Amino acid sequence: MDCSNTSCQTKKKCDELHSAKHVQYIIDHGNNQEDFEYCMTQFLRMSGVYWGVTALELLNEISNLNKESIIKFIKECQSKDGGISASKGHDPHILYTLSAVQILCIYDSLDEIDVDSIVKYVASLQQPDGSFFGDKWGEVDTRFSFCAVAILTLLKRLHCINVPKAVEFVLSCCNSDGGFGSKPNAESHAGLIYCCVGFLSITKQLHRLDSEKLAWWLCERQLSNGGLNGRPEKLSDVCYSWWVLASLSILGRLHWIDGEKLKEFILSCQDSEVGGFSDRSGNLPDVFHTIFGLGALSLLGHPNLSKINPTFCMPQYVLDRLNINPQTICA
Ligand code: BD6
Ligand code: ZN
Repeated sequence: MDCSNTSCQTKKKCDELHSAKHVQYIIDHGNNQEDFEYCMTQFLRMSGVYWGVTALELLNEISNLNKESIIKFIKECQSKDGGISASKGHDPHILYTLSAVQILCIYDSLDEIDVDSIVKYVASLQQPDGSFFGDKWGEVDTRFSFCAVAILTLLKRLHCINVPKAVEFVLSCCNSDGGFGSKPNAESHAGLIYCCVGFLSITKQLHRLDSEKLAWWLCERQLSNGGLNGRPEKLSDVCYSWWVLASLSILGRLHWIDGEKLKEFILSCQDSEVGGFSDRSGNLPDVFHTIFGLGALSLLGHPNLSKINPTFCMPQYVLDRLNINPQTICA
């Protein structure tokens, strides 16, 4: 939706962040359980809660959510094998297990859940070649390698898997363009590059990258409208601001893109009426593009947002509290 806010009529004022609207958007989204969108997103609800909690935390408004009911929801989603699902009664998956652990860390509530069983679940998904299944159905993807090391690091149990094997698998997914795909020889994609760079940041193996070549590929994602795309020939999309910027930030090369133009692009994707961000200007907002839009603005140093950690996509102070320091390359 275009900026119809009267204070925003002049072009200059459109670089405002509509913080109060975004807070309201996230709270309403979590409460309106009759909502069509709420029903449609049942299959990724746990991640939805993580996006909402993290977004409110960036806006310094976390007290607006009901911590007890969120923790109760997480407990209801843990299955006997230790894994956690998107919604009660669904099959567990490593993606939602990560979201749940991230929420528990933000709330400083890891003692509320059976950590040992989560560790067992994650370790059971590792394959002899070092890769990870996402769940019992056996799909392999570098996303799941990232989830595994992120979960175990947050739980202080990274030693419970074969880390060197896991590293070899992720490195085997590196392409000649410097990027990474979902498995060996699969096409480079900014989302998967984030997962692989994040994985190497957590396992402290960034020196094994051709970071110069990779950063070139990443900064070529910026288009003339200031926005970033996820692959060559694709349209820009707010969520790619996060995947690309977080990767460049870990690689110490955030300044290789035009931050001012990107900031303008992201802010133009706010819905100034109902709040939230959409993938591109004029489309409907959703919580997914809201967290990744805010996350990118935080990396760009927006003064009204708290600092986000590029590897974990969690508030920096939470990682400081846990004394977790993923590796980055100094700019
Ligand atoms: C992720 C993956 C691994 C580890 C950490 C991660 N953090 C975020 C992700 C990506 C993943 C996710 O959050 N899982 O918990 N993505 C999604 O949940 C989205 C949800 C969605 C569906 C439909 C519309 C908007 C959002 N998802 C399943 C996607 O496929 C989105 C769809 C999309 C968003 N914008 C345009 N299309 N795509 C996406 O997440 O791409 C980025 C990506 C791809 C692969 C790996 C990592 C990131
Ligand atoms: Zn998107």
